[in-house]
Amino acid sequence: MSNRRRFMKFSLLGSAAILASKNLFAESPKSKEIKVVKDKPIVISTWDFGKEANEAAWELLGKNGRALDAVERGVKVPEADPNNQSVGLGGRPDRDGHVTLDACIMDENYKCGSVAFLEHIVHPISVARMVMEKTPHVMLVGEGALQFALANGFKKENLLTDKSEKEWKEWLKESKYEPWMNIENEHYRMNKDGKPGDEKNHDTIGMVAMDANGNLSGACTTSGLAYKIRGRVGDSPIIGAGLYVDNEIGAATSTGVGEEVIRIVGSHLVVELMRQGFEPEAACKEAVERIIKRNPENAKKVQVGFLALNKNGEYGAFALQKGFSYAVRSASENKIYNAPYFYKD
Ligand code: SD4
Repeated sequence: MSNRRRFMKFSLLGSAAILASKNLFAESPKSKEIKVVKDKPIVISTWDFGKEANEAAWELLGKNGRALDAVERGVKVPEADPNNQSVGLGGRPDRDGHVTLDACIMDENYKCGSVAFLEHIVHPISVARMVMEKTPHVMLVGEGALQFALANGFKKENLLTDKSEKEWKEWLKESKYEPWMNIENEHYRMNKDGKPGDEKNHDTIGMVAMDANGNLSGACTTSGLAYKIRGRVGDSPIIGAGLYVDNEIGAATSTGVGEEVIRIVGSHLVVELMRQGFEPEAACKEAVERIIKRNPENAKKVQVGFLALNKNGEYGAFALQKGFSYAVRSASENKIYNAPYFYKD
């Protein structure tokens, strides 16, 4: 067969395949109600504790500050809070008793920085920003990330609070490792009746914002799954999984069992779905359904939530289970919403 004939044959086959596979692509469904901010700026973040973090971000956004500065400032609030046992200082340790932190940040120019498996530093998000701004790299981990932080003026601190240490010692008695129906956050635990529990406020913070210039940025920071195997890293510091920002389209972040999010490169997926025309909530729902499709039995037992904001100021969220909330701050609102979820009672 001549090259030309072979080319024609493959082109025809290619077109047929594209037509046949059209229904492989999801339609872009509409959300019931589209939430949209009237005027920029806006900041949204995961869980109830996002409200306080949003407030810190708003101090900059409300004065025409840059989204990047705002998200960093915002997530530093739970990082510094010793009572928040899933972010920064006071985070629950790994199974060997070490608090190890993951964080990443991304700006409007696809610039990003990340740290993972970082110990002894209260503000991993600021180290991640420094990785972005002071190095040619995107990600530093473990000992190297710590060395980098110390060399850049961060202070070495003990992040294990008495409360977290006490709980960890209690956990050690049985050392029951439940990676899926995990022990990390109470609201992930199933109640005795097998339904997801209600307790909130202990989780990863993911925050995305649009500033007065219409530029987007995001930040995500966590101590990860409690009592994880030493060295385990979740989705939160992984650009594309725990956070993604595309200034043309929108930004997304995630919370929950990171392994599930990494497998579908969740936040990048949400942004790409928005590029295809999905509204934020619908894009988050589609990503959640992707997790379910992979392994429905497992998906029933874990929590994952996505949160997204598009370039038009529309925002939305969706979770596997009941209990995921998110906080929104703009000039016209300062509110916490319960995200819609897949597994109804
Ligand atoms: C992780 N996604 O390390 C994070 C944890 C989280 O609620 O969101 N916790 O997998």
